[in-house]
Amino acid sequence: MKEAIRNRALELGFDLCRFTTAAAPATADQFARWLEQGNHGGMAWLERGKAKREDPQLVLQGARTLICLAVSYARNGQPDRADNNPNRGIFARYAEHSDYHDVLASPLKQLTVDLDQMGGAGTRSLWYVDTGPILERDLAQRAGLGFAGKHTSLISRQLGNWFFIAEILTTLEISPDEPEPNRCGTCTRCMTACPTNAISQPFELDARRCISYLTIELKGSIPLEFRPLMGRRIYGCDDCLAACPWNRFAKEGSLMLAHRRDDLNEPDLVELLSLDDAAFKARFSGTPVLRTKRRGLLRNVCVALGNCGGSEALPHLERASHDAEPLIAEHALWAVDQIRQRLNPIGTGPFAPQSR
Ligand code: B12
Ligand code: SF4
Ligand code: SF4
Repeated sequence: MKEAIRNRALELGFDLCRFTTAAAPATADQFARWLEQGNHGGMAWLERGKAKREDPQLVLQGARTLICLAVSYARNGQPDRADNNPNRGIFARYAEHSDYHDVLASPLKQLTVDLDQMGGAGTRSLWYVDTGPILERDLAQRAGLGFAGKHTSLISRQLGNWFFIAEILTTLEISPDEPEPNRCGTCTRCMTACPTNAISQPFELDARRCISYLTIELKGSIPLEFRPLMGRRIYGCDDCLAACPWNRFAKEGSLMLAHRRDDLNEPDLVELLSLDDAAFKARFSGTPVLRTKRRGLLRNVCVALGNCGGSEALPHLERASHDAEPLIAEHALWAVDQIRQRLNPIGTGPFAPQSR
């Protein structure tokens, strides 16, 4: 049955399929400590699901097996962002696609139905893709899908690190696969590449410093110390992932390939700043970017313009500084001040250092 399930998963487009038990994750203590130290910042939902993340039995009573799936979003021959166009923003690669939670729902549902049929009467199964209280990377490592790198993302020897993790928790008993040992060796490239030193030590991320958190999950004002380090990143960050040498094995996968959103590749920042609520929803419909709502994305756009924009951005930012949304207005004011200081280094705006 195990090979039949694996074959069915590959047939449905998943790139890897591995099996582990539904026992508690080995790094549950580490997860608890991480929360205690406040590394999760404002992601209170991680605390709420803590007990379940520490024990899959609380997610599905009687679960025996976790089926772990990888879905690659690598882009072969993706051009580097070497042109460094200061007028354009950068989305994380995964976000230059339709929302993976939606795209993967259908093949996951199908695999779950097939699995329950193969298991026979009484089989119960639940599927997730970043949507459930599961410590996905720990369990996927135990299933041998890949190993947690020092940047904390899972790396596969077949796929590199550009892949999503999905899983099915089931009451069926299936023999587990071998876990994957860590293969970082002495490499520390991801830690050096991180612009904000968010990888506080190997295998541990301080989300409060991570640009992915600051641009996507943080609801309020971005701390001043991190704004200049964000560059043109307006939704997520890929620097630690891009630095990983295991990506020489990256391969495009079929499931996400069909859902690329090339219109999201390096969008014009001033154009984004002009979006009202309806235009924002229309532009990003079906993409993960909806998560930040207009207020979050335009906040990030202001920071990117503050970091990279020139005088031509000033009238647009000045208009945004009167936006009805205070979060946008505040970041626009900061950006105006940054640009003015660049154009005239003896600036005295509200964000200028006291010593000036
Ligand atoms: C919260 C969250 C975030 C937070 C915090 C990330 C973090 N590193 O903790 C923020 C918003 C910053 C974030 C960012 C990103 N995320 Co995220 N995120 C999650 C989420 C919902 C929970 C992660 C979590 O529990 N963190 C708490 C820490 C303590 O747990 P952990 O990171 O899983 O770490 C475990 C292992 O590393 C292991 N471990 C720790 N040390 C060691 C040491 C050794 C030797 C070993 C062997 C193991 C080991 O133990 C840890 C605790 O159990 C998961 C989905 C899920 N349900 O798991 C997605 C998930 C991790 N994210 C994902 C993605 C794609 C991203 C981004 C790449 C998006 C982007 N481009 O902006 C970045 C990557 C940033 C990074 N370097 O991690 C994918 C990762 C896929 C993969 N291949 O690993 C996931 C799995 C979603 C999915 N289903 O595909 N994310
Ligand atoms: S996603 Fe960016 S900010 Fe976050 S740890 Fe990786 S390189 Fe650092
Ligand atoms: S860049 Fe190096 S240290 Fe970081 S995850 Fe990849 S192999 Fe490990």
